[in-house]
Order: sequence, then C-alpha cells, then structure tokens
Amino acid sequence: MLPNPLLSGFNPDPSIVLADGAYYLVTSTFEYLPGIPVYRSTDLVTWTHIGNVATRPEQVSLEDVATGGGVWAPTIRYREGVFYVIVTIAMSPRGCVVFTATDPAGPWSDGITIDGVGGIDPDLAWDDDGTAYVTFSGLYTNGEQVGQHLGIQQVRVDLGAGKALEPPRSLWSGTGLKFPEAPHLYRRGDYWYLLIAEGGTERGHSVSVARGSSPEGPFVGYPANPVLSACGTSRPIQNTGHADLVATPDGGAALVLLGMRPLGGTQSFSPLGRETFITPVSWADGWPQPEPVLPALRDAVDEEVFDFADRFALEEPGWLAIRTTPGSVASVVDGRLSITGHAGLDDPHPQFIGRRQRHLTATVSATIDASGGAGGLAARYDEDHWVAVEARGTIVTVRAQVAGLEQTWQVTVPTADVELRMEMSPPPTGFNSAAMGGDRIRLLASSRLVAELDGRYWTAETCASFTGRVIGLYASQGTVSFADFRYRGTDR
Ligand code: 6LW
Repeated sequence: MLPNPLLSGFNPDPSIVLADGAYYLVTSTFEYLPGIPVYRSTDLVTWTHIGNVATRPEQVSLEDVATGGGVWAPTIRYREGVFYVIVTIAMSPRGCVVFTATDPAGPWSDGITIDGVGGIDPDLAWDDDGTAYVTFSGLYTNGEQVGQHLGIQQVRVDLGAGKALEPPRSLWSGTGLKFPEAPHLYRRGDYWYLLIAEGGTERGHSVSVARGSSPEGPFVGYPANPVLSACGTSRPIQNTGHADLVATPDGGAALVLLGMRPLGGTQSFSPLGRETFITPVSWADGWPQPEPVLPALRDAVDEEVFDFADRFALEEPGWLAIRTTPGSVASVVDGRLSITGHAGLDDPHPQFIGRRQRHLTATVSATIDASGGAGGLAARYDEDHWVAVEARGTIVTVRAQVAGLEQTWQVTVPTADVELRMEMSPPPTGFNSAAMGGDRIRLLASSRLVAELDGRYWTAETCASFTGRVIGLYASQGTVSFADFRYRGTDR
C-alpha cells in the first residue's frame, strides 16, 4: 500500500509527471523561496527533494507579494526531453509563467510569461500535431469583481513567443459547486479527459471529471460527479481535491491530490496545512473511479540533524525563507549559522529560515548564542500567526501571536548559550477542552518548560491560510548564531 500522506507537511496543489521511469512531483509555495519544490521517486513510495524550480528571486518576483499570494498551483509536464512547469504567480506582476529544464533538479529557466492567460491553475498539454494548450481557471482581474471565477477556460499558445494564439474559450466548469479550478487534460484511448477541482479547497473540496473527443471539447461531465470528496465524512483526511492523474508502476493509475489531517474532538484544526496524498484509480465504462483517500502512515521516525559546522548545511533544498532566499537571510560563519535581525516576525520580510513541519508528533530544537542580539525558534503561518521561543542574553521569552494579538511568558536562564525546543503532539483524547482543541505545543529552554499552548491557533483553519506550519530560526535584533537545528518526527 502506498504511504499516505505521500509528502507530508506543507505541500499543497500537487502535480506529477512520469518521465523516463521516474516520477517528478511539484507543489505550491506562495510567499516562500525557493519556490516549487521538485520531488523524485521511482516507486511512488520513497521520495527525494532533488531541487526547486524558483531558486532566483527574479524568477517569481515575490518581494512585495501579499500573504496568500505568490506561487499558486503549478503543473509539471515532460515533452521531448524537456520538463515544463507552468504556474500563476498570484497578486504579482509575473502572471502566468512557464519554466523549463532538461534536468528537473535544476537549474530551471528564468521563465516566460504567457500573455493572454488571465487566471490560475494553468495546465499544459499537447495534441499529436504539437499544438500546445493551456487550460486554466479563469479569474476576473479588474474592477470590483476581482477574483470572481469565470470557470475553466482554454487557449492555444505559442510557448516560445509566450503568448496565447486566441481569446480564451470556456470549456466545462463542473457540477455547479463553487470555484471550479485545478484543471488537467489527459488523453486516454479515444477520449480526452478534463479533471477539475470544485467546491473550494476547504471541507467541500471535490474532484469532478468530463470527457470529449478533442482537447478543445466539447466536454460532457460524468453523470455521478464528483468522483471524489471527503465532504461530510468523518474520514481522517479531509479537504481532498486538486488532483493530478498518473500511471502507477503496476500498470494501474492513481491520483495525487491535496488533503488535510484535522485534529481535535470536532476534527477542526490542521497544524500541518495542506499536504500531498495519493489514491488508486480504477476505470468503469471509460470513467475514472478514485478510491476514498485513506491514511497509510509510515512507521519510521524521521530525523534531520543540521550541524552548522558543515558549511553546506544551508544548501539542502528544504530550507525556506519569506519573500527572499535562505542564503540572503542566514550564513554559516565559523561553523555556526549566523542571522542578523532587522525586523520582527510580524514584518513581511523577517530574517527567518525554516522547514516544513512534516509530522503531527515532532520535536524541533536548536542551540543559540544570544549574547549579541535577540532571536530563536519559531513556528510560523504568516506575519500575524506565529509562536516563538526567543532568547535575548539570558532572558528567554515565549511569544504567541494570533491575528495580531500577542501574549508572552518569560524565564531567566544561566547563560546566553541555550538550547531552545518545541515539542508538538496531537491533543489528548476524551471530552474536555484540551481534547477539543488542536495539537499541544510545549516550548522549552534548556529543558525547562516555559509555556504549553493549544496549537489550534497555528493551524490552516484558524489562520485561514493556504500554507502550513513552517518551523525555523530567526533573529529580530542584533546578531545571533546557532550551532545546530534538529528535527525529529513521527506519525505513529
Ligand atoms: C490554488 C487553487 C486554490 O491555485 O487555491 O483553493 C490556490 N484553491 O486551486 C492556492 O492553493
């Protein structure tokens, strides 16, 4: 059985391609850089983060992008030795961009903007005669109706020239649920299939399908749409939708898609945000029949230790920074990671580098020297939603920020060289306020508990966020340095 989640932690809007016997999967990254991680697998079980598409800020221009904007859903495809990633950089001057590479680990091209694609979730497909089609979710972009969905649209494009060859044509927009989006086109047998998401990325998320004899349609919907939804069920994996179809090593088929694992008595709080899942697909009367998305947790304890005595520690592709690159925020100096702070975590450009929290039970720690400034360890959703254990000299302060409201807890420690730690675990069972809440977050300094908090305030639902929990290191004032960063997580 394939593991589920397939890629845990903040990995929304997955798209996948099988090329030369290997699978390559990409996800969306919003205001974070590097953008659009590329994961590789040969068996759909073991995945390696081999690189990122957007490693240079100018590829995606995120400096001033609003929270929630940035790199939205990408599509990855492969044709004649070239990998293509097409994506809309939302609320940014870049618009719809196509990146290419011959090596999916990178480097990727600077990216060509495709004029005439006014919307999100662009898909790329070619007909036998080489005609390239971009199918996308049309969005109104001027006047009061900004963001109004215009349904699934399509244009033929000249990829080299970066332009649409015609005005958008409307295709098929689902069963009438809100937000028809995430279209993908596939040819199978005599049919072209159009797979979409509808219902919105929250609990109503669903997958629907239509088919036609041409890539331009007309498309006829499957009579029993949606073919997949967790809406109204008590399944542990919710919000399932935004899917991409792929052939499996056993000759079958599967969908990779996003979902969430909400915790608490009323299944309400998802600390990790939107993750990547997979589900097998069978076919009946030429229509795809995806199975419900069920958990299949890996047994292993996942451990990552970054000792900054290794000067390449920061080059591992999983490090993230906000609207800039990790290397422009932090550097390895004399065997320690050094960060100089100019702003707090409530600033759109904080000096923060972090990694996706990938397990519901996890411990993250780092040893800081805060004799020259203020900084520490933080779990972040956005500028208004984060929790941190911060050292300044021998004072350690837990700071909890929720929608701009802040509360603090403080202790004094013997030296300014102190181990900071966060321990996350699912809520207790039973019928009491803790059980109804989110995960438990314990914040410690030198193994001394400074505060224990209800994690519901740093979840995708409470933060109304497209991203997930990113845990990392920061400085808000002066210069601090870290000897290490340790992550240990399990879903068991
Ligand atoms: C993504 C779209 C969506 O592009 O949100 O809610 C966008 N649905 O499919 C960001 O994830």
